[in-house]
Amino acid sequence: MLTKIPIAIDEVTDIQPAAFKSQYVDGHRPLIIRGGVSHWPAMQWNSNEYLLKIAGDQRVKVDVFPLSKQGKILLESGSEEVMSIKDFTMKFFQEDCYHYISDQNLPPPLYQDLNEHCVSSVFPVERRRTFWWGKNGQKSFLHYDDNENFMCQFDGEKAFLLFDITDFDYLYPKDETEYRSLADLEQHDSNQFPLLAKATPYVARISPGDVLYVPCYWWHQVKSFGRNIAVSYIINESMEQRVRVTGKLIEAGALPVSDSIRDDLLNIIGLDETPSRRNALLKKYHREYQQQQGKSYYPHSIFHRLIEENLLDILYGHATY
Ligand SMILES: O=C(O)CCC(=O)C(=O)O
Repeated sequence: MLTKIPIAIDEVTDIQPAAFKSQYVDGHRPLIIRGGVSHWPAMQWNSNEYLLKIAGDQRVKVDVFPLSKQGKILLESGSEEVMSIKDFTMKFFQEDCYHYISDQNLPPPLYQDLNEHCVSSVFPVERRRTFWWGKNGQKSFLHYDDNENFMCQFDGEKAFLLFDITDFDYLYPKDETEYRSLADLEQHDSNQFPLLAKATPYVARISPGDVLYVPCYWWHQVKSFGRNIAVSYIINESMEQRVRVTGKLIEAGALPVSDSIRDDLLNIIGLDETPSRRNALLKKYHREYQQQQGKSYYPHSIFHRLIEENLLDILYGHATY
């Protein structure tokens, strides 16, 4: 059970790119920009008729989730179907399952309805624009992404429960390669996931025209309300940001390796070698550890990415690749 009362994340109606970068991106903190995209033509996507006219024949992957007898979405039993947006709108009203266009590349005819957001210049390179179209009650797994996310809401509302990376140990990552939790925050057994009580939840609810910045590696579980359409801008996290995240883990005492491994890692880092040579030694150390122990000392792949590639940068202030 979550015992702590969720903290509302900051919100503004207007922010300059420099302030956004220094306080939120560099601060590694989420932010709601109310009305940040309310002037975009995509606000017209609240009409099926409009969307069918410009993109009805576009084919998209749709997640299909069955419902339990109690009407709960069975996330683990989802499957995927490819269909046109027109067919999707017809399935939308089916009562016995949920159809969700989630995290799909935005169909090209819809690009025309996007515009610049007020802090676009902070993220000059976007990796993808992904499309989300679902309905009331839709929800996601609790997970994190290794990218910056700029979620722009055009119809319906989304409620996010978020957790900082420093709570990683309390969030029950599924296994070392998956970025999602075993726990469902809405229906979990507190005996099965006792550490969740220690996590500090943050909450954000966005409405049409709002934008939510979710910094890379922040955990989130999302619930949708009403007919629900959004686009998220997926942006590669910068090297600088990864370094910051690792720094945050060290500061919080949450660098999840044992003291002896940590000392070994710091010893290797302290060697009078070039950064790339030291990085190669870290990798070799990790390989040998795996051979001896039959397992990785990284509890999760995120730490491989953060520690091995970035600890050097934190301590020495330069990139290793
Ligand atoms: O809106 C949703 O259903 C999930 C969004 C999400 O988890 C994400 O953008 O990473």
